[in-house]
Amino acid sequence: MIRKSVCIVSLFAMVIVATLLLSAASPGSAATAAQPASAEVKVDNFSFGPATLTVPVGTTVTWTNRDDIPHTIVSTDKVFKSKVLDTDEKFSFTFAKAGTYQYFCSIHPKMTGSVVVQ
Ligand SMILES: [Cu+2]
Repeated sequence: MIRKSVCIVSLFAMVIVATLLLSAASPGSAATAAQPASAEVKVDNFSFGPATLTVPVGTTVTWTNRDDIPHTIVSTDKVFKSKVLDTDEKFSFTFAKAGTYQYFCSIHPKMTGSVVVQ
């Protein structure tokens, strides 16, 4: 009985080691694999962070409201417009064209930011 359980434990250990070796060797798991670019803007304390974000063309920018007050993300040139974001809600937009995109919060128009797409 004791010998049998020792055997099962060593079998489990071998399976774990083999799994680790396989995942380390697999090229698909490398973090350097080509992925769609993404960037984050944090909305907190009535401001956008960073206020100016520079990204390559094709980047998906996600705004997350970390404030305890609702905010919106509205493009000055009407390129994008979020719904009202409550705390921890997110809004994403993919920038397919180069340019400078100014935006503001329609609830608090003094909150402004920009995304520079290169
Ligand atoms: Cu706001």
